[in-house]
Amino acid sequence: TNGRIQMKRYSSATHSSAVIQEALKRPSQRSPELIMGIVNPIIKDIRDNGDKALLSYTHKFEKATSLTSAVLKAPFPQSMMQLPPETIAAIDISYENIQRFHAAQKEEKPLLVETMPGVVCSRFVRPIERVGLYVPGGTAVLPSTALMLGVPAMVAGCQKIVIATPPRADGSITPEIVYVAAKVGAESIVLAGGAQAVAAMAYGTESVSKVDKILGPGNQFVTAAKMVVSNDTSAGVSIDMPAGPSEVLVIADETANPAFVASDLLSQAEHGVDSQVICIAVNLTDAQMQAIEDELDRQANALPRVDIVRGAIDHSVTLLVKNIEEAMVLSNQYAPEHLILQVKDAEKVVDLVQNAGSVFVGPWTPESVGDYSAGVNHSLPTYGYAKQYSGVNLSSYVKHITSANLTQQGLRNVGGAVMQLAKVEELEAHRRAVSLRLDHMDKAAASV
Ligand code: HSO
Ligand code: ZN
Repeated sequence: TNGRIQMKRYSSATHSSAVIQEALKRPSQRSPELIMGIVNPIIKDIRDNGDKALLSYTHKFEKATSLTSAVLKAPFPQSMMQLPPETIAAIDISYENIQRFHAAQKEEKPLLVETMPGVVCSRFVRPIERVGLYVPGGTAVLPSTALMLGVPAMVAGCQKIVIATPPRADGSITPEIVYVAAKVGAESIVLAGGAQAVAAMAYGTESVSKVDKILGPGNQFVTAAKMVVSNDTSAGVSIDMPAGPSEVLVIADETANPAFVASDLLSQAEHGVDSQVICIAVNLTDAQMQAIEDELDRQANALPRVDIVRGAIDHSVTLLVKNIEEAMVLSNQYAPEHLILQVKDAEKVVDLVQNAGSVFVGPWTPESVGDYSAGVNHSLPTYGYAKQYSGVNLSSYVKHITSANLTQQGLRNVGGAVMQLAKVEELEAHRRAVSLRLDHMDKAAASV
């Protein structure tokens, strides 16, 4: 597994746009039929057999054979959140910043518009009552994901927050996750992962509370299970967005520090072998390109997760383009989960962003600050879904309800249009609901 760690190099001057489009394709995922074939029976088993099935999957997949209960209810014991003070401080600072940024997204008062004299339309916000937050296990522990999902749920005022996360083989949970769960006021932690955890929260079991919406990233089994349960009308549950492997696109010009660029590419690459990182180089010389590649190789080889990085870099590319406009066209087509702008006047370039999950502006904004502590959310659309989805934010945890409130004069003003359209649609009861009120007003007026 030795050898130089190097992204494939393309140039818009020498490669056709078809070749470049192909190079910017996401690595293909495992076949959906295969995934569904595994996920569907698990979901059915959880529906039919509840806790018993849930525990048996946790024994099997997580190897946590000593576990006798799938759920830990709040208040969580202090003994399960013993942490070094520097970790507590780091979580607390991140919590505050995430809390501040998401609280600012609150719509304090209802929207109110008088569309015609006496016709008042309004819109107000209510929290989704019960949310289920999936915090992945796997090759890294991710208490930051518990923060990114839990803090906005708390800020939105969700009444019940359930966190699901796979336990370790000894049956324990990462103490950082327990600490975060306590901070955001979670009612319980479900010690399970995968499709089984998603199904348990979607349908509820003897010990797992049913929720109204499930949020959070996960592997292909988790994502598939979220899709299945959200399509089952009997579950009555929604999901945040489709999730895929992490990705970053860095745009660098001659002002960029090659070491900074390489470090940002690598922080995404170390997430998983299926991660993809793209570097768009704006009008760089051969020597400047080389400097980034050398840094990438040097830094990668010094990383503990070099083997994962190697896998990700295998399907990652450097692309040389002529100018920033061309870079932005390609970036908007790719619609990256994270977009990093290491270019001059980076702030102005933000105006050209059409599609991206989250943008990191200028040399002093590594992606990792957004992953943990700046305040922005790290649960973002991947796989090109930034074209139509937002990342997790306060509105992911609420519904908007509208209301209309008319005076007599209001009904007089708008009634004609309603009656005419009801006539067109041949819905006579609709028409009469207006006409009989207007008649009523006329009679009342005549009798005075
Ligand atoms: N970059 C990841 C989030 C994360 N990074 C969690 C570190 N921990 C989302 O794409
Ligand atoms: Zn990350």
